[in-house]
Amino acid sequence: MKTLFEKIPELDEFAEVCGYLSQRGWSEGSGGNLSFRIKTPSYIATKHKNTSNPVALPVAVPELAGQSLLISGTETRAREIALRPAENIGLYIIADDGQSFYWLAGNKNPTSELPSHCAIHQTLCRYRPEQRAIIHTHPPLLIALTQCAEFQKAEHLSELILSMQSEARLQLPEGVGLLDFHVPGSLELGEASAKLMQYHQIILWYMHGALASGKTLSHALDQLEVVNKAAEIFWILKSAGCEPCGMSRENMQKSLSQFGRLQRYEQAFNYQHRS
Ligand code: 2HA
Ligand code: ZN
Repeated sequence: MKTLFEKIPELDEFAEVCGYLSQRGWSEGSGGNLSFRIKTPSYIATKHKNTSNPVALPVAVPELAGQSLLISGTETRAREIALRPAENIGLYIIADDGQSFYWLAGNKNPTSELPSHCAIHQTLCRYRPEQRAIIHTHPPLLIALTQCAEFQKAEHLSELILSMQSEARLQLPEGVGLLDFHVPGSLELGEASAKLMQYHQIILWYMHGALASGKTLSHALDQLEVVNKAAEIFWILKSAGCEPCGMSRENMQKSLSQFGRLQRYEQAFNYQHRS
């Protein structure tokens, strides 16, 4: 018989997405971590007061007060989350003061990136509240892009890579953000990501991996697949000795205009030009 925790519908999707991340070789070993923000299920809403102690958060996340996160356990492998989600995923509630969290169900040791996920969810609550999912993973074709001298500017990377396939920029008119090197797992990386996620649904971490947001975990994976496909075309052409040229700006603008997304594209990197 399934426990109440195992009946949370998003648990199955979490497991399914982890299976894909593992099969693609994007989340090797215990690489990567995921979270999904949910309304705290009423049957466990009060339980934490009796059963677990508060753990302080190094960042204040008042917008998340009372909400809960399904999040990967520390050192859990994507391929094992896929097989045994209830063992490897934990459910945590953010306390009413927005400065601590409590364990509610499932895995009891959250990824050390929990504070970073909280900071990013806080950005999502403010700017794209319909987006509840975060995936961090290590797709090799995207990590390789961050090491190309020609792609040290996010605007140029987005312009060329997302022009490799005619629908990529339609899916991500704001393009892809880029973060400089930060120590893996550091709060500094989490906070810098939270800031940049205000403007982009996908960001790449220099020498490390990718971060995606979405309405659901499957949607966040869709977004990663779109960028990965575009990068794959880029690397195929490079490997064949062809210089990838991508769509013309005129065709890009025509497509975006047809779908009512031209303004989002044209304003995508304006934040970089503000002081
Ligand atoms: O959780 O990928 O960046 C493992 C990681 C940290
Ligand atoms: Zn990582």
